[in-house]
Amino acid sequence: MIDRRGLLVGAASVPSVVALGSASASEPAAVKLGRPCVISTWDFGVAANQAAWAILSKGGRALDAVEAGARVPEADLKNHSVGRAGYPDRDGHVTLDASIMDEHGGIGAVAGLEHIAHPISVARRVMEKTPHVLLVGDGALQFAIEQGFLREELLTPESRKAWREWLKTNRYTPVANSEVKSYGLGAPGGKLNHDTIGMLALDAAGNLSGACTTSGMAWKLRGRVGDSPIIGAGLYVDNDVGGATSTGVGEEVIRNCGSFLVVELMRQGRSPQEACKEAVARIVKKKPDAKDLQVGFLALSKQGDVGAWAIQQGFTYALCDATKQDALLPSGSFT
Ligand code: SD4
Repeated sequence: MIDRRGLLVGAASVPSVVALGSASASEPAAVKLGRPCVISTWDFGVAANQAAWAILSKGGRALDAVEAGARVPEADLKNHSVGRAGYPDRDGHVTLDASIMDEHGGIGAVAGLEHIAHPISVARRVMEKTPHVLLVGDGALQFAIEQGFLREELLTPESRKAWREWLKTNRYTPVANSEVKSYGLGAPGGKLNHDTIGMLALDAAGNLSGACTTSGMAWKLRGRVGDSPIIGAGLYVDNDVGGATSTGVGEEVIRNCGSFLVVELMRQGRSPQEACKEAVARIVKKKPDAKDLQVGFLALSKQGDVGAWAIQQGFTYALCDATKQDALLPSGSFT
């Protein structure tokens, strides 16, 4: 499908018989955006980008844009992998992870945060109001309440029902695009394929910031933390070079310092696309059974070049600048 601005919308049709470790035959063409611009993971990134664009288009700061953008899926009750209505852990607790990074190398993150609907905003407060970079669990909740955030129940009736259904099997086996396959929410990469949002923005002044927020892998062990709140894993921004973010099975991203690796490869001269592809290849190399998993990286250079790569097809990303407002593209992949 082609959208009204001529960009491909929806998952690419790629050959299904490409060996892991080699590129798919239909490697996506390079994408370059004008300044300012914003990109984010998955189909719901389109709406999130619009909230970010409202700030960027008025000359606003990239940091404000990514926070505003990330709050959109956090508030979306149909989205079961981010914020309110996120699927809970094995014991029925909705525990949220988020991180944010500004143009000065400032970092803030929360992990295992319960009862607060907008963890990305708490992460920003950690960055701006404390001498620390990461708060977890009860301490993160205490800090959020002290900062004036409302304590709420985030487990919705729909998410509770899905959890009760899962309890019947009680089996934790994350597979590629599992939210979709297990719960009949639509085709991988399709409109209802909800997942972590990672967002990167370049503002009119030429500064970069990034944000990443998630409820983590559904049915995880209580206390499990994924890549999203770990700076260098789920998110990394270097204002001299570019930024990167990830989605998918966080354990594999942490094992490879994924987003930091992508930015470092860009620093050494790789394009964002080449860097994302190499980071995914390293994961696959270290984990031969990675074909059962999904991990995707998304990157933006200081010059507005964009790249995305995933282990498996089905990972989409949304991009927005002055001429492309609601575009959605498939990433490259090894299958
Ligand atoms: C995590 N990377 O917690 C996140 C969640 C995710 O598909 O992206 N799920 O591991």
